[in-house]
Amino acid sequence: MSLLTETRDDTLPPDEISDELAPTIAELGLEDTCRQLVEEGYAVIENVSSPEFNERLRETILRLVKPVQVTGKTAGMNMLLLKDPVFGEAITNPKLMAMAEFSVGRGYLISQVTSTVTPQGEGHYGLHADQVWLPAPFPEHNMNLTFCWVTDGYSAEQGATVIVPGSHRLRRHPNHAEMEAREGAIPIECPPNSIVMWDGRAWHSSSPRISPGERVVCHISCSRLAMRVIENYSAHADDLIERHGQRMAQLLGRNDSLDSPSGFRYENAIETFNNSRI
Ligand SMILES: O=C(O)CCC(=O)C(=O)O
Ligand SMILES: [Fe+2]
Repeated sequence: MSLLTETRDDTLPPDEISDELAPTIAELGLEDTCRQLVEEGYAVIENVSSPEFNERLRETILRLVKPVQVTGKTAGMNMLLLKDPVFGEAITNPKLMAMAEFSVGRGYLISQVTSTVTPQGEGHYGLHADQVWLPAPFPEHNMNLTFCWVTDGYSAEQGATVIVPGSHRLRRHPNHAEMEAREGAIPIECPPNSIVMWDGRAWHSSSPRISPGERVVCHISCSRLAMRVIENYSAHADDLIERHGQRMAQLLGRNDSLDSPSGFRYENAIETFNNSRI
């Protein structure tokens, strides 16, 4: 028997729950959440963990993450799995993992674990789809699922993430005018200790926080494994770049923002997004 005859020769349709995952989805009561994610492009799970865990997560974020401004966006701290075990507990939450497996496949990968602390008056930036470095038209399968663990509640006044329901079906990035207009965007409302999630094609943004105090959110993004590279040269990259120069740096991912041991490299962001589309 060859390798290929042992693998499946089809692909599970994007709206179907696999036979292997179905008992977990049923046990956790997530059928409607899966349906909403497919139909609307976003979904919410309330009471995702214990109130004690939610409070521990919130306090840890407040201890580690300072509100800072980066290009109009309140930037969070990256690489949080290394900063406190509470983040590992958050990303292995059974409901979160089941939704990620449903949406971005059983072999999904953690792409980013970051957090934001957004004070009053901050938090407005343009509409986008999180599959920022994927060319359009987007595939029928979702390639990225983002969760926000909402530790202290989302409402329009609290600076909720806003989303355009159904926009994932357009299968493209918003243009500059659409980014600014934010037409059809509604706040995702939920109590503390909820996770909200959206499809990588869904157009969304944050909204300015009007209420006093801070919005404390952990952002967790999960990628389908599809385009992961086969060979890992990271241990030899310096030598290879010294021998072959800057073209080699680009081929080994040193000139883009991704797969970096220090977290997302903001200084390469514009180049990364543009290089992926042309
Ligand atoms: O902060 C927000 O409300 C949205 C952030 C966002 O765009 C994301 O996590 O992908
Ligand atoms: Fe986003």
